[in-house]
Amino acid sequence: MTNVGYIDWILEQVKLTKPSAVYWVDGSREDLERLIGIGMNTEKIDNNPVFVKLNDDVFPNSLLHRSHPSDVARTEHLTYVCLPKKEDAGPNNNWMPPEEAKEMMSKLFNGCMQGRTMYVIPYLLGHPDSPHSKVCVQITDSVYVAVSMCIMTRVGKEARERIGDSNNFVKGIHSLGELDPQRRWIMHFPHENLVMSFGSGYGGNALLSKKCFSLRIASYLGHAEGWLAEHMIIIGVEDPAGNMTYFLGAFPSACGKTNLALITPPMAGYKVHVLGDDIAWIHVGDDGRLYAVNPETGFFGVAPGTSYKTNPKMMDTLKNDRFQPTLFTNVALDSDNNSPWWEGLGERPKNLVDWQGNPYDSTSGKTAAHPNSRFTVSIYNCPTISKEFDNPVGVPISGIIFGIRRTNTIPLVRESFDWDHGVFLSSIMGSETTAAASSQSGIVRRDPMAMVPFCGYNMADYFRHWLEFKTRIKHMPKIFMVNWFMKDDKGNFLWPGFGENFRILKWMMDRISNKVSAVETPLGVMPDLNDLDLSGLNIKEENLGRLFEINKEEWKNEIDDIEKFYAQFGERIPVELKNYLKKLKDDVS
Ligand code: OXD
Ligand code: MN
Repeated sequence: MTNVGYIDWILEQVKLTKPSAVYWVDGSREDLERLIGIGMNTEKIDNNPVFVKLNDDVFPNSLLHRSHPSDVARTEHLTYVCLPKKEDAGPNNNWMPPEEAKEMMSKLFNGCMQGRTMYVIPYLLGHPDSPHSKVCVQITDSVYVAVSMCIMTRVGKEARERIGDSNNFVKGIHSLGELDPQRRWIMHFPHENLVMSFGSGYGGNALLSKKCFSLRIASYLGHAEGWLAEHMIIIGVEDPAGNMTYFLGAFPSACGKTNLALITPPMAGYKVHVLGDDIAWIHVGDDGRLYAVNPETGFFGVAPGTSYKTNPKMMDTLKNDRFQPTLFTNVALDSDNNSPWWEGLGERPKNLVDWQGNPYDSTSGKTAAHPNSRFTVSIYNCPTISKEFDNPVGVPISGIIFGIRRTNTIPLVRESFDWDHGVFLSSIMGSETTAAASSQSGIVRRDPMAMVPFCGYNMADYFRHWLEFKTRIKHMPKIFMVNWFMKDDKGNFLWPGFGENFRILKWMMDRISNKVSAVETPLGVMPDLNDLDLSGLNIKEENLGRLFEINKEEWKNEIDDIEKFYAQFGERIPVELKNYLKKLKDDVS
């Protein structure tokens, strides 16, 4: 890649990939309609149209997209961070020398768009008036990606004007290739602001704005420039008196992040306003507080399990067509009324077509919608969008929540003793895996800050960055750890979850405003049970005990596993964290 301006850079890509046409995406409403028309009538995947129009009476202005059956999730084993030195990518990343990776990718991209259209998408991550936003360009040969990018980011004029004819933009090169799982690579070059992604059309692999730029490249930039790019929701909780408390929340993929971001409080007088469901960019403001913005403008959420019961605000969002169309990817289809369906939405329709387009056989033991089927929808369609969403400064953060999915070991909620202890507790997070990445589900994997798949550099340096960040913050947010997913011996959830999680947020707010004291334990500060509002929940005393239990045997295994995780980083792990681990080992044994 030479140091040339915008147009010359595009021409270089045209020369390399040899498309039959170039389409300059401007992100306007008319443009989106044109792109959707191309997806309905011209472009194909396996001879099927890219988009099929769905019933406007059920989900207005929505489209069904079916991906290639092998291309339904992020492919972490083929995702690489190609920094010049392997140690700088760390044991948390796959690594290849950058020159070798580029050579391999250039061979794959050579002529790969023959007979296809190249879409050129200039876009902004962050608000046009913010000094912290980043200007980017993605090229792609997928109209599904082009439409998705228009929903998920600020595409068009403002980005194009910011670039001018400079070379100063984050570059993304994407092609579907042959959608061959053996020739599928997502290669990051953080030191060059470059991503090359080949062989997948799946959101997390192909919308380069998302995990690739907003997290992997941005976390690397944040380390160099003194800010944080995190896998976090941003919400504002308004109490009955109108006071607002802003929280960040990090959870591994498919652990209820989107449900928490759109939670409907069961307590009278409270409201939750959403700013983001996946990614937060965090800076220290001039006043010494942490400020967070969501660089994206849409939700790319997991469909199964979403319903009026579990997430009514998301259902309202999906039914609202005021801003942009909604895409449904790999959901099932109710063929009687041409509307999307997924497990958990409600009663199963009689005539159902599965996510691959075949009549659904309910005796097959398989789900009709893919477990990682998704919706892509504008955040502006959400009835609870915060009025601060378009504030370029972001919102001031008072609490940071780290959550995981564990059936045992990890209590329902606790607070760290202080910032450093919070960094320690989040550095030892381990969560049961889900369908969002194409590995096996249900296995405990260490996932500090829910960032292991997304940290664009060595995680030991990332922990150090978090520890050092503190020195610039004057108003420390509190740090909380949660686990909504504990089960009893029969496999029933001990905590009702969903909307009831708000009761835990309420306790956090009481801690932030110093209304309640709490109990010190080796794992952090836990609630005095009298301070939790559990009215109407009918949780048995014994189960309540389990939700806050520290089981020595389980913790022995946990610490063994954490020690192995830390050991991979050798001496690079901050000594503060090692000391906390030593102390925890003594305290729980
Ligand atoms: C996502 C993910 O798509 O975390 O947000 O996998
Ligand atoms: Mn995510």
